[in-house]
Amino acid sequence: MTAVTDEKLDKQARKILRDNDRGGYTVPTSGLYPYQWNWDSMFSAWGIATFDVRRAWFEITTLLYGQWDNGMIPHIIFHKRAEGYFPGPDVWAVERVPHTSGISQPPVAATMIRSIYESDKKAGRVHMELIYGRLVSWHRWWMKNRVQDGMVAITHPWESGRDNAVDWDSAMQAVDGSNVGDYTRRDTSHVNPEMRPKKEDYDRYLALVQFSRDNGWNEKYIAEHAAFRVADVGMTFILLRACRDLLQIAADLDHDTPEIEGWIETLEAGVANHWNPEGYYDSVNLRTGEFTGSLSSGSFLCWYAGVDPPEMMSHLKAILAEVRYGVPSNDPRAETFNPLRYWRGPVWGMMNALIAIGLKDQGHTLTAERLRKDTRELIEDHGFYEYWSPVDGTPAGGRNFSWTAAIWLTWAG
Ligand code: 9YW
Repeated sequence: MTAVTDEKLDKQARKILRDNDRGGYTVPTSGLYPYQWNWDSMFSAWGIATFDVRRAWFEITTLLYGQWDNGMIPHIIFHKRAEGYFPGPDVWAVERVPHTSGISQPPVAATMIRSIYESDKKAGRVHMELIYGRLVSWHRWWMKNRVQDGMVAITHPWESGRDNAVDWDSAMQAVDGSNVGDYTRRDTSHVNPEMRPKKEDYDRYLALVQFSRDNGWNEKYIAEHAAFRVADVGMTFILLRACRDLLQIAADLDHDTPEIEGWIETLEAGVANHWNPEGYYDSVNLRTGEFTGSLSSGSFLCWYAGVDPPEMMSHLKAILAEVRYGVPSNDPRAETFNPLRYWRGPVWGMMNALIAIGLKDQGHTLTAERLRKDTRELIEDHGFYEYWSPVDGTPAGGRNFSWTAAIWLTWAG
């Protein structure tokens, strides 16, 4: 591709991020996702920092504004009412302002924030000092409430950011979705229902929200009684990486580091518990102790967390040989693979960015470059979609997607 084309795409990417700005926070895409989503917002901040670093710091502040008193940073902040999304604030019924959802999302924040801070060391220091304590208390919330045997537990598939991934299938069987009452989904009016989670998935998603809501979002109670609790391999790797980045920030700001060092040790030890004896990193159903049997894009975040077993590289190579565009969210050789149904096969640009950053850190530069090239081509040929088919690149989901624009500006472009 020529420099002119790159310039045009750079411009488009910046425009998407500006157009998706709702006044201090960036929506993932207009229509389908009209609020501030946690990890989307941090990818957006990373992208925005390439052309307006002050606005990027503001994005971070608006996300932190939704933080609960217990340290949790919710997966959605409902700053102001917007049409077109279900379940909205009334369903979550969280009594605080701004309204929020009651679960969290992958903690990429410290990693993205560190990168923004490194690029804006002088002026950014004051921002960094202001938000540091909030980041620490969020990590402390994870470690206190969610870390079991060194692995990070999720209480809802939405928390993983990989909604209908195969990793949750077996655990979701234990969730009774038959009593959730009538409701109208909105996602299927924006995009093709064939590419979204199914109705039985949604019934169970809602049953889990209702259970936690009706029990006052009490972490201890939920840990003991909820039908669903899975140690998410992607989440463990993301939190481990985020703790490493938080440690660097702490050192730079001259803050104490032993607590963070302890978290890193705990999570490093936990990584071994994600090792499925079949020979790969896997999620674990904490209610049964069984591995979920899923070699997903979450498994390939190992390098991002600084872990580099040769078996994982063999798996990645085998999977990349099966598809035109890597990394698929599900193993293309699995029966459950569906190239267009959300997290059951499609390739996501932001996952590729995280996986490739890890690969590069670990010295696997050629494989990292393959992922970057694949992602570039998908964007160049089709635009800034939410995700694509790894088989033939068919674009799908929301258009003009913020995190796709962000990873173009920071990594793929
Ligand atoms: C939903 C916004 C979010 C992402 C998640 C993705 C999807 C929300 O969209 O979840 O309603 O299904 O799975 O990772 O943050 O882009």
